[in-house]
Amino acid sequence: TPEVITFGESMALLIAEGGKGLEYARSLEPSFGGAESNVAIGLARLGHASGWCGRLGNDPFGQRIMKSIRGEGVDVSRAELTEEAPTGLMIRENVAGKSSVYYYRKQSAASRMAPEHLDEEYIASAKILHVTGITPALGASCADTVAAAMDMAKRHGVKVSFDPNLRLKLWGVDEARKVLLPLAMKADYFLPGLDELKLLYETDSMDAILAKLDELPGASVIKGGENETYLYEKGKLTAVPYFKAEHVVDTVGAGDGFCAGFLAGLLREYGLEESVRLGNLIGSQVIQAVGDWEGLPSAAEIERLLAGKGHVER
Ligand code: KDG
Repeated sequence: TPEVITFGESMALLIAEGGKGLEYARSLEPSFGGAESNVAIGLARLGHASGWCGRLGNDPFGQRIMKSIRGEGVDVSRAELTEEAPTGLMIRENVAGKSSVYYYRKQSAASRMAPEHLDEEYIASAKILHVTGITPALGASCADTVAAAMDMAKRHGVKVSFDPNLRLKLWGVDEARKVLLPLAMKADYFLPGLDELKLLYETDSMDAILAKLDELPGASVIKGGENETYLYEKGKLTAVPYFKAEHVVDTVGAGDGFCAGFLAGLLREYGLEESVRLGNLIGSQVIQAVGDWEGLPSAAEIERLLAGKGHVER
């Protein structure tokens, strides 16, 4: 049984090759992405049992995504391929170090997620439920599903981890704030980015942000600092420095990589600070490969990195 269960929308992803903009690119590389499946894959690569339950269209992209997630060793026994609606799509260009995403996901199979798709026994069997703020942005029934899953987890003593993953191309910040902040109240681990907190709490002041985080019941981890991730727990702020990334090619997925490493740390019963450190290390690896999850390292790679061993060419 999975130690961490997550669900959300995974979509086909087409990335313009050669650092060209979509108006001029000559080829698109197919892959897929989805914040929650990225985290599930990250955990599986680190040797932890993870489960992803999502809804995909029963079409070639949906089948490809399902096979890939399963192939990474993630439990997809509760995931579904449905005839109801197609798999969502996102298209991405990386130009001059800036990534832009275009979504084609309205009316997708995942956007029809509803609380009745949840398997309470399955959630109850896990140690941690990980959800993100992308799912509630997909519509009211998706938002209800996230809240219901969190409540189920809490009923069964399963810890809840929540990454708000604010996506301004999906909804406005005012609407997002109304939905995401109550969800943060249900989390044992709240994992926002610093930019997201500034928008959600309408302030640039760190003191004001921390005062807001004081109102939350769980621990907060603030990603995306200049050189560090912040851990904020019971009024104590700890800065945990980043690992150096030698060769940054694609920063999308860094936050999900962080979450995978952080949750892996919790499963290994590391302290919170040590878990944040592992999160930082995973994040630093993801950004050195193109794609949302491809650069997630294995447990063996992490050991090699921590031991300071270099790459062996042959
Ligand atoms: O965090 C990366 C995700 O944003 C990406 O894989 C796709 O889930 C996704 C989304 O909705 O943007």
